[in-house]
This record gives sequence, C-alpha cells and structure tokens, in this order.
Amino acid sequence: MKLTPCGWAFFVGPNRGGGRFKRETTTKYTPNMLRIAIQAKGRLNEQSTSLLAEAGIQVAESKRKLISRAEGFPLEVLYLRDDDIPQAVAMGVADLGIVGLNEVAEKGFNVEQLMDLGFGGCRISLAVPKGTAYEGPEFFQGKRIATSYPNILMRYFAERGIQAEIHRIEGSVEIAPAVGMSDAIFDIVSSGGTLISNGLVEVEKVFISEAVLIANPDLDADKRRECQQLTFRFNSILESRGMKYVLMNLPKERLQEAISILPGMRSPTVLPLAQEGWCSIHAVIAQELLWERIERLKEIGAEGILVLNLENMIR
Ligand code: PRT
Ligand code: ZN
Repeated sequence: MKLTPCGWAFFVGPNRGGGRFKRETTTKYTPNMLRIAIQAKGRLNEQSTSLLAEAGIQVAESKRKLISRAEGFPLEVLYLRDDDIPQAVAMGVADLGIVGLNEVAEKGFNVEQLMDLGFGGCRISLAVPKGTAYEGPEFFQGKRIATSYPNILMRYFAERGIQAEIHRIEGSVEIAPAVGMSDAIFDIVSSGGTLISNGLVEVEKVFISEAVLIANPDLDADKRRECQQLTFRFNSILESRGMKYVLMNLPKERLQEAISILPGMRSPTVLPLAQEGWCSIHAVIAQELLWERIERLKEIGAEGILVLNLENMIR
C-alpha cells in the first residue's frame, strides 16, 4: 500500500510495476484487465455509471467498494475521489478515467484526453462581491483570491501579467470574501445560484469544463484496442443523444422537396405504401431542428408523422 501526496491509498498490482496488493480493500482483481477510475460519490458518479450502463456495461454500486468487476465488458471499475483520478490514470493504477476537465487541467498530470462525455458541464469563474467596481481583469492586480484551482488561475493571470495573492482553500470557497479572507473567489459555477446566494457576481468565465474520458498514455496494444471498443460505444451513445427518428407518409410527387428538408445520415429511407402515389419516409433529425422541419414537411403534405427516441446511432 502506498500513500500518494494527495492522501489516498492505492495499490499497485504485480503487473503494474511492483508493490503490494492489499486484498481486503478489493472485491476482485484480474491482472491485465482494462481498469477505469470513476468518482466514488459526488456529481459525476451517477452519470458515469449510467454512461457505462448505456454502453452495455453494468457496474456495482460504489458504496463500501474500492474496486469491482464490471459485467458486459472486460473491465474493472476503481472508485476514487475525483481529485485523485488524473494521478491514478497518469501512474497506470487505472488505464482510463472519467473526470471533470477542471481536475485534469488543475492537476497537470500526463494523461491522454480521449473524448468529451457531454455531462458535468460547468465553468470556473472569477467572482467579486456585489457592488464592486469591476472594469476588467486588471482589477485582480494585488488582490487576494480564494480558490481550489490555483494552477488554472495562476496560468490565467500569468498570461495577462497580473500579480495576485492566490489562497488555496478546499471547500466553501464562496464564503471567503464574506469572512474577510479574500477580495474575490475563483470557483466552479453551474447555475450561478451559489454565487447569488453569497452576494457574489461572476465577472470572468475563465475555464469551461465537462466530464472527459482520459487514458494513460502508455497503454499496451491489447488495452488500446479495448479502449477503442469502449470509445466507439460511448461515441454512438453521445451521437444519438438529442436525435429523433421520424417517420411520415408523403405524396410521392413531393419527395424531392421532403428530401431537401430532411437532414439524414446519408439520405432519408423511402419506402412505397400500399396506397398508390404515396410513400413513407424515415429520417434522423436533431432535436433542435425537429419542430421547424416538421412544420415544413406538413406544409408539403406530410401525414401520420411519428417521432421516436433514438437509442443508438452506429456510424
Ligand atoms: O468527493 P470528491 O472529491 O470526489 O467530490 P467533490 O466534492 O470534489 O466534487 P463534486 O462531486 O462536487 O464535483 C465533481 C465534478 O463535477 C467537478 O470537478 C466538476 O467537474 C463537476 N461539476 C459540475 C461541479 C459542478 N457542476 C458544481 N456546480 N462541481 C462542483 N459544483 C459546485 C461548485 O463547487 C459550487 O459550490 O456547485 C456550486 C456551484 O453550483 P451552482 O449551480 O450554484 O452555480
Ligand atoms: Zn474532489
């Protein structure tokens, strides 16, 4: 058992560069099996396990477990604090990780960023007390700023030649100005509700984040292949999100007009109907285009329009 600088204990299996494997902290351990680290509990846990489930991979609940074997794919799941996932992946304790891009950027470990996962969206912003005369980032010159993300903030200030006092604090960053600990904060914002309820105003959106899939850069060929299978499944799921499958009947003579309205994967599927002069069209439409396109299709005589959810889109 080894204790890392950030304080979590992890094991290094026999095929992972030596170290002792502490059996009582785990349920299963399979040498050389692809291993993914996900957040044990917190904002990203549920959506990480749901994404895996949508990809046909069932994982046990993280409660009281450090590691468990998934079903539906040769994969082990390691449950960690989000702060520790970039390091675990960089060191090869896990091959893959699902974590906020904010943690990847802050920790700066050498990991490969494979894909954005479309959840956990947030930003890290500078915020000042309401009523502060703010005219631009120069405001922060010489000011005290409380944050859990000092490295991202340091880079932002360095690019602008701003010298500020950055105070690293963990948790409840938003109360720092009210208790006189800082002049401003640099913290995660999602709806903005926390800032408002603490009398703060967001003045600079510095870093945009969402959950990402990261990988150890030195995966062997077998693991890289499995990893590609996994990203293929994830990509299919993400591509089908926000897409609808639409079926409708249309007079044949309006077909060309309908095709120009419908954005298909290649072109819409057209099937003959038993009724002379009519056909059925099937197409995939992005949710945001749906109603506008349906209105245009109705104008050219489309009838019996069905809109279905799309589970997966395999390209
Ligand atoms: O225990 P562990 O260390 O694993 O969890 P944690 O408490 O450090 O992290 P957690 O579960 O709160 O967040 C995990 C990840 O979710 C973050 O690293 C981000 O990538 C992402 N995420 C998305 C958020 C938010 N949205 C978010 N709103 N993380 C934190 N917040 C907090 C923020 O710190 C602030 O206190 O929510 C508050 C602001 O929210 P709004 O909606 O009021 O603006
Ligand atoms: Zn954390």
